[in-house]
Amino acid sequence: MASQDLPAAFGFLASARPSGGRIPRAAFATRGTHTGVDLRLRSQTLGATLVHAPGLPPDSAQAHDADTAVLLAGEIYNRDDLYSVLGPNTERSSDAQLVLDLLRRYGRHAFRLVNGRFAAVVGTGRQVLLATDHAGSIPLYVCASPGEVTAATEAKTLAGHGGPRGFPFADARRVRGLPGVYQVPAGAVMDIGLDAGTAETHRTWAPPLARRIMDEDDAVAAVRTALDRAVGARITPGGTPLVVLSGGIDSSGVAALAHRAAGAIDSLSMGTEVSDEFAQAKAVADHLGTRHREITVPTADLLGQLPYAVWAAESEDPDIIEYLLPLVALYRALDGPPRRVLTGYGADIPLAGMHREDRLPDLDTAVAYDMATYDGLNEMSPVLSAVSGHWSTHPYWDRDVLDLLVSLEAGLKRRYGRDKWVLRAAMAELLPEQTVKRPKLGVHEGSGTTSSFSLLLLEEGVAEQSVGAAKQQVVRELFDRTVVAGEDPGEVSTAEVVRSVADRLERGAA
Ligand code: IOT
Ligand code: MG
Ligand code: MG
Repeated sequence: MASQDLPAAFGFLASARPSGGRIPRAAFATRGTHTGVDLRLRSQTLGATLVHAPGLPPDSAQAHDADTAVLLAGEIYNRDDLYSVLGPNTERSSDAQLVLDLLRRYGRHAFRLVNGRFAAVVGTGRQVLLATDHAGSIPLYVCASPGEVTAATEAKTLAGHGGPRGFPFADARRVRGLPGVYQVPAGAVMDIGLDAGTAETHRTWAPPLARRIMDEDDAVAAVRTALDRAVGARITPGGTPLVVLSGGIDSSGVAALAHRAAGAIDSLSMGTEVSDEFAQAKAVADHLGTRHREITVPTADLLGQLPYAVWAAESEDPDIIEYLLPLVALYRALDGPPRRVLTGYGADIPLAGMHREDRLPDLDTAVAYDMATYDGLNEMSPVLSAVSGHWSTHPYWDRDVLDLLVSLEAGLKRRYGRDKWVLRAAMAELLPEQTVKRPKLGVHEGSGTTSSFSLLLLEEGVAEQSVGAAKQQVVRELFDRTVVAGEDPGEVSTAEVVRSVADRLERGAA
C-alpha cells in the first residue's frame, strides 16, 4: 500500500489558545485530505487542521499527554539514535510520540537532537513551541497575539489571521504582504508565551563554519557512508521510491544508492521540446536497471505553470523559482497514487557546484554565502511535490550529510580540475564513467527554463538589461496574487502578468 510509505502529515494549520479551542480551516496548496484535531490540555487548547495523504489516518502525526501536545508534519531520519537515549522500554510508535518522549527528557532542547524533515508545533503549559528542522526544509509560519498563537506550514493559510494584531518578532523574517505573519527560522525553536504573545528564539543548528582537512580516501569513504545512510533512512521497507533523475552526478548518486537499498526504484526525467537531459538520464537508468520514464512538458505549458511554482514555494527569489519550476511541472505531470520521491536537490550548495569556479578562495566564498542565505528561500519545501500529492525528500540536505559536505576543505570539492570531486569519487564504482565525469548542468539550463523565461520577456519588449529585474517583478506579482491574495494559480495567467510587468517597465523607462 503506497500510503504506508508516506509521513503521517504533510502540513498543518494550528491554533493554540488558553481555552475554547477552534479548528481553523485552511486552503493549502498541499493536496490531501484535511482532518481536524481538537486537543484540550490542562492549560491550553490546541486546534488544528492536518493535511495528509488520502486513506492514511493522520493519528500518528499527533501525540499528547495531559499537559503537552505535539503535532508533527514530515518525518525523522535518526530514529534509532533517538530511541537509544530513551531507554530499552520505550515503545516504538510515531515520530510525534518520539518527539513527545524526547521533550519529557530534554525539554525544548529535544529538537537539537533530531535529524529530520519536519515542522512541529508543541503546546505545553502556557507555552507554544514552533520547531523547524536544521534546513527549515518544511517552511513554518506564525502569527501571534496575546491569547492566540496560529502557526502553519504554508503562509497563505495565515492570510487573514494576521493584521495589525499580529505581534512583531525580532528574530523571524516578515512575510511581505501578510502583516503579522513571520517565518520561523531554519534550525530553530520559537518559544512563545500564549498570554503575552512574545517569543524567544533558540537555534538548534548552524552551518559549520570550520573546514576539515581529510585524507582523500577517508573523505571519499565518509561521503559514501553518510549519503548511503541518508538515502537508506529515506526509504521505507517494501516501498519502491521514485528518483527524479537528470543524469547528473547528484541525482544519479541518489538513484544508485536507493536502487541498492530498496532493491528497485522508479526513475523519472523531465524535458521540454527546447532542451532535455534524456540521454544522460537514460544511460544511468539502463546501467542501474530502473523502471524509467520521460516526461516532456511543452515550454508554453512550463511557463504557464509559473503561478503554481510560486504558490507552492511561497518564494520571491526569481533564481530559485527558475530551479523549482521544471520540478513543479514534473510533479504535476506525475499522476497516479502519492509517491515517495528522492531528489538530488541541494548537493550543489555545500559543494559549490553552481559556481564553476576553479579558485579555491572563491569556491569557499560561495559555500559560505549560500550556507548563510538559504533560509526562507523554501527551495526544499515538500509543497513543491505535494501540490500533486507526492512526498519528496532530499538526501544531500540530511543533517549529517550536510554537516560533512559543508565542512570539507575546498580542495576536496574541486580537485584534479573536477568540480564536486569528492562526491564523484564516492560514486565512481556505482555509475557509468561518463556519468561520473559529466560536467554540471543546472535543472534551469537542462530544461531551457531560464532561456525560455528570458525569451518570453524579450518578446514582450523588455530590454535585454532589464530581464533580471522583470523576472523579479513577475515573481513578486505572482506571490502577491497566489500567496497574499489567495488567488487560484489556475486562474492566474503568466502571459498577462508578463505583459503588465513589461508595460510597467516601458512606462518607467519612458
Ligand atoms: P540541479 O542540481 O540541476 O537539479 C536538482 C535536482 O533536481 C537533481 O539532483 C534532480 O534530482 C532533479 N532534476 C534536475 N533536472 C532534472 C530533470 N531534467 N528531470 C528530472 N529531475 C531533475 C539548482 C540546480 O542546479 O539544480 N539547484 C542547486 C542549487 C540551488 C541554489 N540554492 C541556493 N544557493 N540556496 C542544487 O543544489 O540543487
Ligand atoms: Mg545538482
Ligand atoms: Mg543538473
